[in-house]
Amino acid sequence: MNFRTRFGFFSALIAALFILAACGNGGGGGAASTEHTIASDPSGFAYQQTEVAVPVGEQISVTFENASNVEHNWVLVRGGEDVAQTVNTEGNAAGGPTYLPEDQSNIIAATAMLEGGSNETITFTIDEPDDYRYICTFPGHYPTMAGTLTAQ
Ligand SMILES: [Cu+2]
Repeated sequence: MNFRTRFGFFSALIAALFILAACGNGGGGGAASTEHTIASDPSGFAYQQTEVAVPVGEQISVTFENASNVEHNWVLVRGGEDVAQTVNTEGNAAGGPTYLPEDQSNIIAATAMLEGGSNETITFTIDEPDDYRYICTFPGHYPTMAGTLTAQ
């Protein structure tokens, strides 16, 4: 292996490591990160990122980008699927403009109901390691529009 070949090999290796590190940030159950961007699917009632990992006890920043042309929000609930169903039912019943229940005890953090093309950044802290569901509470969007935030 001459110098040139070896240099090329190591460059490729380093590039691959950077790509792996970058993938860990955006979801897919990778390494816990304090900053996440989650976008809506432009052509359906879903989030593009359905799994994110965050560290426990640190301030987390989530930017929700509504990349579609219909209204969506991002609501992190204090629990799993059962709590998500309750929050969705109560939020639907509460109606617009927020579609959020008056009693917010089951909600860790939530954006406003965002118009298409807009975004909002919210911050919060999670104290208990667990899998938490996030959902859109616009009527009819849940259960397809949901994901899981893992605090570890
Ligand atoms: Cu939605």
